[in-house]
Amino acid sequence: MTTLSSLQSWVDQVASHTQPDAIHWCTGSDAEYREMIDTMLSDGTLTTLNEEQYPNCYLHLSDPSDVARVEHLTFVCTEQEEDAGPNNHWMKPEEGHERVDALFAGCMQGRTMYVIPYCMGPIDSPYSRCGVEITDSAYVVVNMKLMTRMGDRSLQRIEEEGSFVKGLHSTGDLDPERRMIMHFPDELAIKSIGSGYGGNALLGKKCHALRIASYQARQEGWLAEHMLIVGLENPDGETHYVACAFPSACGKTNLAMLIPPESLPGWKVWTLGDDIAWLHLDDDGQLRAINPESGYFGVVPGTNEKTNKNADDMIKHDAIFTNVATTENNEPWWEGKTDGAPAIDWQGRKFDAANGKAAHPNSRFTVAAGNNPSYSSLADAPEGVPISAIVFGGRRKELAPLVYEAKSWEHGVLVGAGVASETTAANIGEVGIVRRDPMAMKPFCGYNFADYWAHWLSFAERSNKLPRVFHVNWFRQSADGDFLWPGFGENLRVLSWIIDRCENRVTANETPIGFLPNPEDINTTDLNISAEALQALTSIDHDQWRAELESVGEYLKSYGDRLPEALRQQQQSIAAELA
Ligand code: OXD
Ligand code: MN
Repeated sequence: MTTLSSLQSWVDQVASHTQPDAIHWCTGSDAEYREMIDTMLSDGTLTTLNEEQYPNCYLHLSDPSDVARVEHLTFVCTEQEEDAGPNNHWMKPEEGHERVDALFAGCMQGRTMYVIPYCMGPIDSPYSRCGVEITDSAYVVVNMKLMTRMGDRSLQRIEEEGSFVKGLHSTGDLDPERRMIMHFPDELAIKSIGSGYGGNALLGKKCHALRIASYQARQEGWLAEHMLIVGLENPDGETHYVACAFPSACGKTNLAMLIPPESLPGWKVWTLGDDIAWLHLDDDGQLRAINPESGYFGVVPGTNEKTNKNADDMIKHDAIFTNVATTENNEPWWEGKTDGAPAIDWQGRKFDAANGKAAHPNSRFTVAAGNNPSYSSLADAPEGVPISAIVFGGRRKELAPLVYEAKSWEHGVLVGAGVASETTAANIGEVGIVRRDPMAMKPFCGYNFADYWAHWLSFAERSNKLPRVFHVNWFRQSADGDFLWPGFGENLRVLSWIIDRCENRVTANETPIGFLPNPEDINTTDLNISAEALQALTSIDHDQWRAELESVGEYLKSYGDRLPEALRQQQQSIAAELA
């Protein structure tokens, strides 16, 4: 129940359409979380994991057809198709509502409808935005409890503000033919049916905090981005905050929780967020970031004490695992785990390597951010943190050097627009295909990319102290397929160069694509990197880059007349320099 009539009448209307047996308004209390877990343990939605090794940890095995985002079933519904742009699947709002409402009719019969008021961002931050998710999934409720600030305090803010994003979700019958993830940005509304998977069902995350928020951010003059936020404290106690955009499953969580290598003594790393950043200019023109989320929904495979010790520690208690395998003694297991062996696979079958991987490649953990040993309490600061650098990156075997710096903000927008990466298991579809993923927002930008780039460019008119922009590539390989750079904690060496550049402490090598490090300025102490590998990581192949600029030009052309002239000019002048 609520005093806000627009919220009450929407809940009533949804209830009469979906016909649940009961309605539960979520308070967000720990007792409520416990009750929901118990209900799911008794109906088999969850099972308990080894209570000694993994206290308060649970396992959910989803329907095998429902293990990732579904970009082909995700729509942005705007009156004009061009407003959604070639980067989105589009439907007219009337048609979108009609199609999806038909699937919602009576879909909650025999189920409880949960009403989840939530706040994306610190409860008292002017940069935060609220929403209400209605769902028939208890799994969604407990995940939202770990991932967002939800319940009574959020409801209070919603009642005070009077506005909120309306998210309606039902797992429906999980039939992929009857699955749709619909966004109505002009109505600040989302309707998602037929999937219980995080990115499709935890509506605060991709649907609200990226697709709807990016649309709203353009109207209100800020940015909603697919970026981690991390604080890097050097041995002198100076902390810089950087925001990094990488496509899904390319190591954002690992970078956000990085542990400094022994050869960089005295450094500390603080996690603010691992997936989404909302960026605002403050009154002084400083770009500041908040993380709208308060928990992590991370990819499990590959996590171990070497790749991400913080994550490995934080998922040892109070975590929910989805689609991992289990060992004989009922501990969770995944590819890349350094102890134990799988006994039961992610589909609940006795493990047999002939059936494929034991854990699904997109299996996930959900934990509250406070579990993370490197959690920064500034993640709760209403004013957010000042951003010194924006870093784009992708998974590229060749072409992109280890790191380079854009020559200006406008050039940085082109660098972001040109991001390309190999596709991963985070979406249902082919894995390993290189595709353009501008600003790592291809699946998440709620409007036409051409307008989005114009919005990015407009920040240069509003501030003369914007962060510097960089591009990194941790995934460069030799002709034999070996990684040239060790990655993980060692990436701090690259971040420290980035900070040195921001502080004008090092010179760099100017090339047509941007400033590359002088090889001696990348600290490689104790790394077994050959001079040739370092040379390959810090130089460019002009022929490959000419082809790349041509391909970026072709890609930008597909946005037609809406493409901002300044972006076209950036592409042309770099192409001309390379020629
Ligand atoms: C995620 C994704 O889950 O990007 O964060 O798919
Ligand atoms: Mn993501």
